[in-house]
Amino acid sequence: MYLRIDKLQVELPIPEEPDPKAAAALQELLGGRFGEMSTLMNYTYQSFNFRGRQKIRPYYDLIANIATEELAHIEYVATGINLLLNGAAKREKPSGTPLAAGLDAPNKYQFLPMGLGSVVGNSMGAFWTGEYVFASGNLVLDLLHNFFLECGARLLKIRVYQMTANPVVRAIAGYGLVRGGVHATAYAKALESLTGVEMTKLLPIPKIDNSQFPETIKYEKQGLHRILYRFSPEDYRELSQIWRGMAPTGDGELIVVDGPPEGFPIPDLPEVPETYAPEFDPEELASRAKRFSEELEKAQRRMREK
Ligand code: MN3
Repeated sequence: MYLRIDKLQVELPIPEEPDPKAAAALQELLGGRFGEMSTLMNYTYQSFNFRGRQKIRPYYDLIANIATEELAHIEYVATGINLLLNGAAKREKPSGTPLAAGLDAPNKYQFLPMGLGSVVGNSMGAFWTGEYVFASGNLVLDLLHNFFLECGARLLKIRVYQMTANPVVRAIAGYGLVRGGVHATAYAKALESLTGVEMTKLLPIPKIDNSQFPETIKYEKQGLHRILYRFSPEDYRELSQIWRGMAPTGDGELIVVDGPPEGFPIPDLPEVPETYAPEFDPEELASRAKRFSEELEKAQRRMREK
């Protein structure tokens, strides 16, 4: 089962201008083969299908727990895309062209069916697919795949970062590099403990330090590259048998933090009358709410009188 918290894992800057080109590029980190939908669904299905979990509980706990953090990652990347599309509709009469910006946008799907929203797809508009999920049931093979997936994700975060200086994209890529680095290290350490092969020596792939990207620095100063959050009130405790010891970066111990990070308020984007979203009549809503509370009061009075 899942517990949901109405917060965003990372604080995102509120852009002054829409940037549909950056919004299209950012889609790669959401719905591309190496995007957050892929990390989420790979680890989720590997955990669902995991056999013999009682005997190798730490590996099950690790995969299931990282899967849960990936839910928070699809949320912040989708939110970033929505922020970049905010304000892309012009204030114009319905018979005009309030959505003209979409005609030149690289991803028209964000404008048309999604009404200025994120798409479950990549930077070219191709939809994310379950074919990206590798869950063989063989633990070493699945962990190798996850290690590869996190390294591929790192490469793409860097390339998207280098495509645009938009601060929303860079905040997401920067935070993602730090948290993705934790997950790559976690799978490397899991493989080390199973096989003795020193996987962490391969990191980082590509061979460029996070510190080259200024947006990562504040997170590493907070030690976020050494923390594995346990995304559950009570469960997945045995992951600490894998996530321990000195960090491969050599600047401290690996730490398990019980519970998710505190999080930040999710930006509440304004309604867009030009796309009829969400379309409500404030007066009608207020009068319905008034009627509802009157009926509730009446019902409560009847209960008291009984
Ligand atoms: Mn992720």
